[in-house]
Amino acid sequence: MKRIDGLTFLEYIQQKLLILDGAFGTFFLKNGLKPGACPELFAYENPELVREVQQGFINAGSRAIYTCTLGGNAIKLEEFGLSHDVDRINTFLAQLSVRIAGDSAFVGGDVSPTGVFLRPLGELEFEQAVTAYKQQVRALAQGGVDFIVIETMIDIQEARAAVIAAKEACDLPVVACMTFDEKGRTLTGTSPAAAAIALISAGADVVGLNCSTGPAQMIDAIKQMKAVSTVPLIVKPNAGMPKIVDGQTQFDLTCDEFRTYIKPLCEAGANLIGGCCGTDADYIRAIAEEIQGLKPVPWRFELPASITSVTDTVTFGEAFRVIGERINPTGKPKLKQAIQSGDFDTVLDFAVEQKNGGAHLLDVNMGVPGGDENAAMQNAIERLSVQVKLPLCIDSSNPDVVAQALRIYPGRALLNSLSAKTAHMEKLLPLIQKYRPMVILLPIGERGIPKTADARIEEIQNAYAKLEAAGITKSDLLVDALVMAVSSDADAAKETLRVIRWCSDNGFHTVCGLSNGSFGLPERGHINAAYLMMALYNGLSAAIMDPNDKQLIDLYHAAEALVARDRGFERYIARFAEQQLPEQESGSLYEAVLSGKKKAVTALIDQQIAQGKKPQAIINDIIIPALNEVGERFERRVYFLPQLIYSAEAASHAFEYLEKQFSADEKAEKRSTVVIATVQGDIHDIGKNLVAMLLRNHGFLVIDLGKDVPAQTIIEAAKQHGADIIGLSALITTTAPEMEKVIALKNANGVHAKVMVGGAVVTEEYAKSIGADGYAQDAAEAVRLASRLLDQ
Ligand code: B1M
Repeated sequence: MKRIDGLTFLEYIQQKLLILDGAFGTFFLKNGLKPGACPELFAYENPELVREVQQGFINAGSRAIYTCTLGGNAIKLEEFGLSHDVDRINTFLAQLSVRIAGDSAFVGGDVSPTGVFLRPLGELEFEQAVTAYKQQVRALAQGGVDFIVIETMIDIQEARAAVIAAKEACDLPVVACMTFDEKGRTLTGTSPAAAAIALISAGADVVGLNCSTGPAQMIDAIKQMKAVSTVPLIVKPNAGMPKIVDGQTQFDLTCDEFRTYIKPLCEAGANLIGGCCGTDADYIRAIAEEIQGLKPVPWRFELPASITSVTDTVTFGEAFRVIGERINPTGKPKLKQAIQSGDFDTVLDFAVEQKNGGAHLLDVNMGVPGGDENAAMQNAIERLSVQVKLPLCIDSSNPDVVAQALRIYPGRALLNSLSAKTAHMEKLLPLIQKYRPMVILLPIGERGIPKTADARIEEIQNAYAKLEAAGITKSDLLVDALVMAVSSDADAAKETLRVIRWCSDNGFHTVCGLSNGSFGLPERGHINAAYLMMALYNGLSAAIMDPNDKQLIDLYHAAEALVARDRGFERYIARFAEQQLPEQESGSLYEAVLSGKKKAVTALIDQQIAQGKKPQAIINDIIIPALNEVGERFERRVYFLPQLIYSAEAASHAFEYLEKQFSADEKAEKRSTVVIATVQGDIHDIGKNLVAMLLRNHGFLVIDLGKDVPAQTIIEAAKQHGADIIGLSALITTTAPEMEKVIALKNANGVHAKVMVGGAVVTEEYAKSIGADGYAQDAAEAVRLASRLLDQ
């Protein structure tokens, strides 16, 4: 094992600040790498250039360099037809960097995104990503690297897949970095703290961030990570924010400006520090000079009592938490039937209803007789994580289901539950150690449910001794105080309340299944409410309960303020100030598009049509306004890319269905040919599809080339089909100029078709300025415009 200054990699980062390397992409581009070519192949074919850049970093002070293999996984290399060469390229480039580093620097085997989205955002299965990363990691380890570094990850689930793969494929330390935008979120909406919790739970030995922004924007992210992390932190900022000058990307911080942020970053908690895009050896030298005399800031001993979904983090202890109990098929025939038939829209409805009621997280139990619990749990996790966003509590008695659920859960889950029985512990403990969920601990040992508080406390102490020895801390646990029916045992509540009090006094967080207490009694709501108030007084942290019981939710807000857990009545006042009405009318077509319920839209369209609404009116009055709201939420960062994708799919599905509903008199004879496309670089096609659909329905022969279409392809198609009109759509500021290119190419090729343009960012004025023959604001206007253009 390599040692620098007598220390292994892990020892070094525990004791000293480690200087990393800078960027090599820009260097390669300056030295012959063609834009769009494969950088790994370029490095493979130009080892002398790799040596030049890496030696430069080492001379400047880097004590760790990264292999030139960031896109070296099979899925990414497939873009260049090189997926068969993963082993050869990665092992060769690892060996090369190991030789260059010698005894002067550690070598990190660099791993980055596959370039495709994992389910449910894309098609890639979690295990396909794991397999691809494992292959790359093995090849890098084979080449002799000292640690694996996963970087520039935009999706926490893909980052987890890479961490899990690295841990399973080798025994090297694993460093994991996400990339956050200026507002401090990943593309899929994860915050720095949530990312740190999720990655540490997945097994990362170092976590942090790189790329996207400069050092100034990273200080706060590092502070957020520091507050929750039990491992050293890494930071690799760009040389400032990128800006385009004369078509080239430049970064806005000089080396001297960059150096002023080094000390603040280290004081905020960074232990490994280097540079990303735009940084060269001078920036690394600046880091080496600035960290002189600085020492690593120590990190936490235990993870906070927090769980997290992709976007939302819930911490236990600071405020009472409601765990929605309703996604459990027991006694709910509608839900049972929905799970059996794979109808996850119904599961989604149960979830949204509880979220609106005030749940902070949701218990999910998918066990139905004869059903595939594993598949159902996977589907529920995927859908609920993205569309409801609340963290989940995995509730299953089947260890295989638990194992699979913890593996694919895109954050840190709560596990319901672990008993103190030896056999149960032996089965679940390895999974808990591997995926580090928070765990509900049942004080139920070999002798069954203990009746008295003293006997339960004894079970808690025994179980905790075993868990502590396995590395589980108190803050990883929620102890279930075991609420039993008071109707059959008058002392049951008293004993449970004593357990809660003991746990609070001894540093354990607690939870209970509230509704059990009132079993068998009339007017159960009163018993539940009284029970909860007493439990809260004794320090209860969370309850598995019905969030739709408004009285209960109102009362706990009051009780929390009375026991001074809500100082200044902040949450109490907020609750009654908002009196949140559901965000939108549940069950409507508008809501289905807004919430991305693809399956629900067709029946809801049928309802609208049955009420006499015309297809065109459904599009204009319901679907487009819903999409506009999606866009507004995206802009306000209430929605992130996953929600955008789900809504877009629901809308596209609605349009396809509506197309079949247009009556014969809304359709007409074929008149002329329109070649239509969304321009290159732009993948928004909903508006373009709508325009194409209406043109078809008005008798045009429409050749739809799809989205992200190069100018050349459009012009060739226009020639081939003798187009009368070329229709171009663009929705992003940066892709609209592509329309001008198409028009120039059309003119250069002597194509006589008229050009009509549209899309959210296009205006009449802009259309004129680029020489288009016409602009249409919406699809109906596009049909009128097309007819006008033909008459000209
Ligand atoms: Co994105 N997106 N999106 N997006 N998206 C917008 C456009 C955005 C305004 C959201 C926002 O920030 N508020 C923003 C652009 C900002 C800007 O540049 N000014 C944006 C962004 C930033 C992005 C990404 C960069 C996000 C990211 O990855 N960080 C990314 C871009 C990827 C890329 O293209 N390279 C991205 C991705 C996506 C999804 C893939 C998730 C999805 C598209 C799925 C799909 O189309 N298959 C999506 C969606 C759904 C939207 C919003 C929410 C809705 C767009 C839409 O379908 N509207 C959108 C926000 C918004 O516009 N409110 C947004 C409904 C549609 C019917 O309207 O397309 O305008 P529209 O079409 C109208 C008219 O414009 C006109 O008629 C249509 C019908 O009335 N029209 C024509 C359109 N084309 C015409 C052609 C004509 C004539 C009329 O003649 C030929």
